[in-house]
Amino acid sequence: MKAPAGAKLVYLALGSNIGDRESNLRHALDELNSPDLRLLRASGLYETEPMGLREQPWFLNQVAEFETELFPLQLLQRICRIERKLGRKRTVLNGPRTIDIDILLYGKAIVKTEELVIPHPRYRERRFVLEPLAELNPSLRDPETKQTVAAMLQASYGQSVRRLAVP
Ligand code: PH2
Ligand code: MG
Ligand code: MG
Repeated sequence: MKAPAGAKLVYLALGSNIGDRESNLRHALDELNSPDLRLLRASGLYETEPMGLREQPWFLNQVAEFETELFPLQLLQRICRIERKLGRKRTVLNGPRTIDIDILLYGKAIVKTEELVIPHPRYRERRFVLEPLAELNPSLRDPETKQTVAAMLQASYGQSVRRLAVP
């Protein structure tokens, strides 16, 4: 899929493991969806085992596709504002959170600044991201490694990820 001239196709990963996780994800998508950041499609919800810091509740994860005219750092600012509004407190690194919104891919752009790295530096091994991303776009290619999402998913292993039944 190609975005209209001047717009970029972006993929965001959402995660929550505190409170009403499903409602946190829904509110995040509602807040993100706006005239300059348009929600196109969202994956199903995935119940996932915590990676990194293991001693924390399981997550609900989701990936969504947007079209935007925002530049990468503007998008990051928008996301941080929404995370704060939805009650995100940054205490323990990689610890429990009401909502986490990460930029996975921004068109074919490669961004490496102190505040922001795109593609997301850890998404290639994370089944909790690759499963929902593959649901939306398995043939999407990583602009750095040129691998497809389907191939990265096939190479990933270990972590328990289960798609919730659609109600
Ligand atoms: N996010 C992390 C660290 N570990 N594990 C799962 N299953 N889901 C997440 O969203 C997640 C994680 C840091 O952002
Ligand atoms: Mg994250
Ligand atoms: Mg984050």
